[in-house]
Amino acid sequence: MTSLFPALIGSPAERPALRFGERSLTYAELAAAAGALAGRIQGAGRVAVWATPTLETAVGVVAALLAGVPAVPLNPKSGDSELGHIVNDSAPALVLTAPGTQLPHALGDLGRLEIDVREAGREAGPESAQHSLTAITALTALTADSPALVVYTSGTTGPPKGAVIPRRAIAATLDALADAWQWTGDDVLVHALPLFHVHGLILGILGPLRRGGSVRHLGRFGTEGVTRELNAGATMLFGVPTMYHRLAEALPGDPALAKALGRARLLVSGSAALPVHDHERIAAATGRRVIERYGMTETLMLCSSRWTPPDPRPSVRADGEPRAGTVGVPLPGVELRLVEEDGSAITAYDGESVGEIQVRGPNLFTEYLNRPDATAAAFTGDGWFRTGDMAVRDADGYVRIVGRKATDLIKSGGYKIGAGEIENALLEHPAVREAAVTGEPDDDLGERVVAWIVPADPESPPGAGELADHVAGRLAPHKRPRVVHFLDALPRNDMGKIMKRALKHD
Ligand code: MCA
Ligand code: AMP
Repeated sequence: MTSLFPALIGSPAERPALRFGERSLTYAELAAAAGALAGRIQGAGRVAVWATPTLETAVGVVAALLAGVPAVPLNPKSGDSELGHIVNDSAPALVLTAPGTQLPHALGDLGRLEIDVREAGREAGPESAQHSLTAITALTALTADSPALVVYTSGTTGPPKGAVIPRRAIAATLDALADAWQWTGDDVLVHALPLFHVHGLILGILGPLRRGGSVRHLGRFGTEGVTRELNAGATMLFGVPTMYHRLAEALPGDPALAKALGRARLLVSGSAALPVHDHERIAAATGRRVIERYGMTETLMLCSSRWTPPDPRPSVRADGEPRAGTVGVPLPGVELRLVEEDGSAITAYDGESVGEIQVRGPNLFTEYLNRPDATAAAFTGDGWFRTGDMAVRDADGYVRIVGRKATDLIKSGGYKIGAGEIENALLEHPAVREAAVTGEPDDDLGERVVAWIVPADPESPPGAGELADHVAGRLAPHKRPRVVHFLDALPRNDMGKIMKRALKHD
């Protein structure tokens, strides 16, 4: 397998690679730091990475990829139950952290290795680093199917599953996006996404590094950071719809933001549907159309609009140009079909025949770790992956996502959240007798998590804040219910199954 990051070897010494706040690394420094760390972890079965938005996370993941050791990014805000599950399931040999990181008890006696980015750089120096890198890359017997990352993703029920992402999927998806977006080493990406999911880590960090370009991470999302970086040479912005919603809200009172967004070559949104209203508000204020792309942890990227250089003739629409409400067309190498309930493929490109999106291609994961049952259920007999997303196709091939098969999956702030996982956590609270979780529309988050609770003692129900803290502490803060309703009983059918559709959202 050829290197995932050709630019690590032979780039000009001063070429910038990564910047997080005030701290940055050139390609030579990254090669030195990641090369040295790769040498130390080579042969480990799997490593966890404490995925704070820092240089260390990026160096840790690149090192693992160089060493051919699968990396498991961990959400540093995960609660005990979620962390315990992920660590038990993925059984890493150790966890890579930034120096001085306080780790929670849920990690048990898992050994840790601190990443000292500067020390590695000083020790090795660019030349010897390149030697050690070449040696490591040559020594490691990697194939395209070798696992690169294990990324945990929620399902409708039960704890999150670890999607095993092979090296070929990372290379295929990033190269397909490079084709669609004309993404090159001259691009400078700005983003503020978390680094324990595909969007922020694979697209946002590994993407620029594969192209030989650079990335500036804001640490946390804010309009000032976006304005500052786009004014200082950044060419692309990646975000979830909640971030674009916040930009759209800020634009009327912030001409500097409008100017900065107008300068960007590419504004890209993904992880959930970008509301047409926000798309249009941003286009009107900045002259830039947001490019929507669609993907999944298990499949990496599937569809996108294409970037085309601005055409001075306003009436000319280039093929694949971004269009509000669509996710564009399948990326190169991705086979995509729409399928009816009975399994037959929809052949119409009529903008109205709705089917489930099923996909094949080199961009797909290989399996859910330790879950052959779930892996088998995710594919059809002839090898198509069932996304669970419902869509139509327009006459020109543009895909419009119109919904999801499972109502028990909630997308909030771009995070996928399984209702069952939250219900289980709520049921562990002593003051909760019964619990049901649904999603409801939210202008900012897309959807918000709503809990329907039958208290153990109707005279003294638990506080909504207490339940939110309980879920945040066990699972993760983004999974906490934002709204809590108390009921005497949950609506159930004759079989005793909770009828979620009967739960009214006011
Ligand atoms: C509030 N907070 C709490 C509680 N209440 N913490 C613990 N317990 C509580 N009860 C804290 C939060 O931890 C957070 O702290 C702060 O209050 C505000 O949190 P919140 O309101 O939840 O969110 P936000 O900060 O406003 O976040 C919005 C966001 C975020 C920045 C858009 O949702 C986000 O980063 N989304 C990205 C999701 C993503 O990357 N998805 C990719 C997966 P503090 O401020 O200290 O943090 S999908 C994917 O990868 C596929 C492949 C794809 O297609 O992309
Ligand atoms: P995750 O499992 O967290 O990787 O989330 C993947 C899911 O996010 C997909 O199955 C879709 O439901 C949703 N998604 C991602 N990108 C988009 C998009 N551009 N438009 C609509 N939904 C999206």
